[in-house]
Amino acid sequence: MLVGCIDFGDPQPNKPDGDENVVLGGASSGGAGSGGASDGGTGATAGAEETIVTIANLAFSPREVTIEAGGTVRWLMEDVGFFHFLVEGAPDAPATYEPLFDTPRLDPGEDFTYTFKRPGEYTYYCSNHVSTMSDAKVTVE
Ligand SMILES: [Cu+2]
Repeated sequence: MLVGCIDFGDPQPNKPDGDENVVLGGASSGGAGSGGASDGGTGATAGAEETIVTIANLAFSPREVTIEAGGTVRWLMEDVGFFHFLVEGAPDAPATYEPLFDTPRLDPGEDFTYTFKRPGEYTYYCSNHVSTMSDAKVTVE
């Protein structure tokens, strides 16, 4: 970490009052220009990280991942001969629980991404293979 030399700007030199020609903060605030935030394109956004979880042999690999808040997990479905549904939460969650994600059917070659905005521990499972695919977790720091 760089320490020091943080220059918050000199205190404004005290000008005499009555100077009415003060320019108020350059009115041309055309700052936020092309902010096309959510195009799924080439995504070279600084700080955006993507963590890969592969689904094969009725298992998630790695089964647990840790990411930073704002990071994205991409599940790559490579389990030939099966299909899966990824659901956040636990299989025994109450029916009123609303999972963060509940995917459509994922077939081999497909993928699914989810961006975790808030820190926490998020378990998830496959609702089609609850007995074997129910103890995976994403930890968001
Ligand atoms: Cu499954």
